Amino acid sequence: MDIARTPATPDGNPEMADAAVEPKAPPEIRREDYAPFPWLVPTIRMEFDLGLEKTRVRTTMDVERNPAADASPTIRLNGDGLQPVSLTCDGGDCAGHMMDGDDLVITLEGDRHTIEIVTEIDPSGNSQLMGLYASGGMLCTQCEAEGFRRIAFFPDRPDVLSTYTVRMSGPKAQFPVLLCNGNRTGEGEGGDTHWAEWHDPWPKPSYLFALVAGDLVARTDSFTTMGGREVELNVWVREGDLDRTEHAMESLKRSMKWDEEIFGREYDLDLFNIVAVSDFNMGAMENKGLNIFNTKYVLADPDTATDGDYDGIEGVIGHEYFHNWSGNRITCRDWFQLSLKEGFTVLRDQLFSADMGSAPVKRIEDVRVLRGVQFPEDSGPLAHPIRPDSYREISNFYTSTVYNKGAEVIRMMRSMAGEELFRKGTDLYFDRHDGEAATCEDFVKAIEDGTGLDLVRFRRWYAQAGTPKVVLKLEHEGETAKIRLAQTVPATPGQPVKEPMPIPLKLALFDRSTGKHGGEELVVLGEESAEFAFDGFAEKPVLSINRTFSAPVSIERAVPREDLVFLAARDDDPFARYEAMQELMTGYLVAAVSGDLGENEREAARADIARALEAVIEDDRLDDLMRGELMMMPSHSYIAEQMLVAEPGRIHAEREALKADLGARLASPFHALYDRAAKIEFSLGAEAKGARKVKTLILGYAAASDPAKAVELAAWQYDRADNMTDRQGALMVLAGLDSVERTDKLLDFYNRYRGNALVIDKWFALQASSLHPQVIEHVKALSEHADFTLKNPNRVRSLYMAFAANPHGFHAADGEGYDLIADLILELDPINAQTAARSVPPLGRWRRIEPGRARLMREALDRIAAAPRLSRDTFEQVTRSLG
Ligand code: 0A1
Ligand code: ZN
Repeated sequence: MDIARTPATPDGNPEMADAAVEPKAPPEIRREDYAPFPWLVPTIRMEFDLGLEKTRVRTTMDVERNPAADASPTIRLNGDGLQPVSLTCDGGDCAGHMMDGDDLVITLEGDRHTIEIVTEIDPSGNSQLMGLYASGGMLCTQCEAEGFRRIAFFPDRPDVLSTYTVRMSGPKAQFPVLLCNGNRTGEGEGGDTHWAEWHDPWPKPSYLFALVAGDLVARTDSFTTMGGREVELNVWVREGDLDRTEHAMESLKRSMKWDEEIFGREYDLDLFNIVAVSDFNMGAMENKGLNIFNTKYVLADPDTATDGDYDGIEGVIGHEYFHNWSGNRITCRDWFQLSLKEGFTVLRDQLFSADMGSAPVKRIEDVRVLRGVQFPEDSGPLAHPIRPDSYREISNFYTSTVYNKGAEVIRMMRSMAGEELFRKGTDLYFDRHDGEAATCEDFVKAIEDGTGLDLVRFRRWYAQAGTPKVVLKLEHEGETAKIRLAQTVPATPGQPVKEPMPIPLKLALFDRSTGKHGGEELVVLGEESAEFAFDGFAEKPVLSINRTFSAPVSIERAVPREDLVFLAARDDDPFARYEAMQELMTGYLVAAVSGDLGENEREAARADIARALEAVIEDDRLDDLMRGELMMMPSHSYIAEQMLVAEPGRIHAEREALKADLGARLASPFHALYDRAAKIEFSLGAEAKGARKVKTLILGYAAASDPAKAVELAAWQYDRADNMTDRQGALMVLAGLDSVERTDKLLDFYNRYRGNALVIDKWFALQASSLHPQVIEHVKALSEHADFTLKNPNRVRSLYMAFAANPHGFHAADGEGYDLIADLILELDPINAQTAARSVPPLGRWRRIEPGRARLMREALDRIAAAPRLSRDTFEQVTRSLG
């Protein structure tokens, strides 16, 4: 992708809006410029003559004037790097046509025409992995958001819906399996080639088109829908991977059943195919009837996949399947509405995973991701509302804000309405907009009409970026407890002034002596500030606030440590209990890093934390999955987020010191817990999973307090492991400790799993995220390893993204970590711009880092910005980051 291409002219296409930008900048596309496309394309026929180096595509589309749009004498067909090999209109010459930048603009005189265009592409030369590309000898596609235009000239925008008929032909031996969206309607062969024809009866935008051709095998099963439709299910993989597909298939069947029961959504084709590919920019893609997945979210067995991998597969399979309704049957009008499908689908996959496993633990995990990734995004230079107002490259907006905050915003509506009314709202949404390209406003209106909620002010959550801060004061007078709340929404790029947003907060007031509360309440802070009074409290109660994390806000309050210890021990909302433990540790760490604590205060705080943690270890009402959550220390990034300007070195040192202190104080209860957990035999059930979780957490504490003991125990855990969770957990701890065992076990791991790409990814990631003092040298050496390649996004992420998320290495005081990432971005950008651009945000945090490092981070960004030919993706992220 070359940013130096000619800006195109306006033609009813929102992308053509603004060419008045600095010469080097790609045009900014604005939400307010949306206009419907002047033409409808009700049907399209595509014929693919498939080859790895050359694929020929004949596209025939019927176009007719769109009565809902302004008339245009031309039709603009988007292309990206294409040339028309041939072009006809109604079987003859076109009245006129020209290339405008990468687009093909054709003059059309009548109201209906048939346009036929032939294009040729080289899938094996497509390292961007957008459009049609080759991956390990097979061919596959990725069209969201704007990949279709790399295959064929077409109005590549989500509001142009067409019915597709696709014929694929190619060498039988090379591509024995030919798959496309919808149902197969014909097949045949002649000589060495064969063909298949597919028809998808559901009109769809081009971003949902998909095709796969390759030497694949399937695990096949079936599902009978609530309406009695028998659906054939296939999970397609390479031959050697078939025995690692059971969990994916079971997850798919569970997703289908769950969506019927919880949202009343039934599947609508006779066939559902999933294909796993090893070169993929993202997690997976919801193409109609033909989901394409990163192998990471399909393949699992106990020897090669961790418990986290199993959960990830279930969640992503669910996510893509749920898109069939929230995304495919109802799609987006334009890309500014991305959260319409993504926020809602993330909420649906979160609720699904919660129902399949431990709901409280799932909620805690989701909040951890939100606070670890989205909160920093919302407080940095890349902050944007869940419905952005402008972009230069839409790929940069597949963000935690659009996905995770988007889900939280819908979750708040659900909390305010209650589950039953919320379902009425979603039913109305699905009924009202089925078959349409809809907007976020359509969604909110349907929820409003279906639930009876007044969401006028609530809509601000779609328009305003930034994490609201709620300052809370609890007062007690006579028998009354008063809660005063005041909100501010911080200024973000382009949005200096904000309006207050309705914030639903679940709370409970505990009686100190009985340890009980009189029922959970939901209060909504609808204004800038409000006061809520509660009677019947002879003494000041203990306040549990934002239970279940009912609103994605940060709460600022002065809370006595004894209240946090109280809540950590007995809050009946597991999330609030987790939160109290986190607050205890975060409060201490922030104060310690800021140098606000004397030795006595340090000692008192550490002793309280240790007591609270010991109570968690010994509380036999807890299962180990939840116990593990309560034992976890707040992440470096979460601690940094609490500080206006962070000193990464000090945060790291204080966090490790607290870990060491707790490890030493609690050596004996940790030991007893480890022993108990180590006796539990492997299974995929919750008990055994919980046992694995606490074991590795204990190893982490030991690594800080007694490294020699930790090496011994981790080596023992590694050697006797009969599953990847135990093995990886042990190796993660060893990777951070200089020892003979470290070298031995890393080598053993590599040899044991050599050739298994997903496990070798873990081997790279473990070393890149380690606490080892020489982590930068290790990463440099690994980048030269024979198994390392910039061509495979999983491999790049496993080395460099793991490293950029490792504060201890990335924030090395001399800036070497920043240089490493800048070098990567520059080298990767021409190969895979999307993946390169995703490495920019860690450098963009410079405003929140102490001045010495901030300068070095800026220098690294400047160096990238100065490169002569940056992709649109990286250009946009770097310029926004420099701000
Ligand atoms: N819609 C997909 C995410 C996705 C977006 C862009 C891609 O292009 C590389 C791939 C996948 C989802 O939400 O799962
Ligand atoms: Zn999605």
